[in-house]
Amino acid sequence: MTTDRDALKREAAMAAVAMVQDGMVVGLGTGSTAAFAIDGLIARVRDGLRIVGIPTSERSAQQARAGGLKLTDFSQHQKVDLTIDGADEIARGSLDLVKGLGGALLREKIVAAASQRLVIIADEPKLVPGLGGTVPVPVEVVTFGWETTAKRLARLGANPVLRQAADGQPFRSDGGNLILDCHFGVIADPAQLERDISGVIGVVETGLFIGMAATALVATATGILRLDR
Ligand code: ABF
Repeated sequence: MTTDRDALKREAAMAAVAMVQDGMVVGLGTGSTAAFAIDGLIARVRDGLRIVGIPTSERSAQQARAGGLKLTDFSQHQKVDLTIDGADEIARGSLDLVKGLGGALLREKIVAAASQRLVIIADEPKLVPGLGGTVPVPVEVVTFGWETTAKRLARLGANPVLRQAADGQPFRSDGGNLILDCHFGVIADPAQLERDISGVIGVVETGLFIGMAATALVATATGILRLDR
């Protein structure tokens, strides 16, 4: 079933797909909004666009491959021209992000960090005045000692919850790690919190993406709102 939110997500995705040019190395995001962008890229490649993609998850790799997109990796290309990815929250002023409810935050951050331009696509409810008010911050942690890692995260003011998969087992990222969803409430200083979380032993990566997004394309009822940093 297609929802109104899906229609908005698709609209944002198509606006980003229009920014892709011949010859680019394109980072392929993860999540339902990014999936619309991958579909859009597949359609443009069928019309003759020549690109290679670097996927941020096994899921996105599968979708891209099934549609005939050529994939590459960092052994072939260390620089990504443009990455199109979704987010869970976008801070209106700074374009800082919460990402990772889709479980792919580590690969998403690695691809984002290698990208000349990170374009975030979303529908309007994800645009917020301050991060942390509507979603927890996902934190990827190694399995060994995760209970003590969770305790140290709690000392930073979080209420960490071990993410479960649909089968009731702990969710595993593509890297085989666990995810602690950390409920902080509205975050006063996301950059400081990102540094603090990164300093906790056992943490692999945080879902706070600070200063990484260059552009956000946010689909609203009245059209695309483009925000540049
Ligand atoms: C990825 O997918 C993530 O970083 C984010 O957690 C999620 C957004 O998913 P959706 O587009 O389905 O809301 O972009």
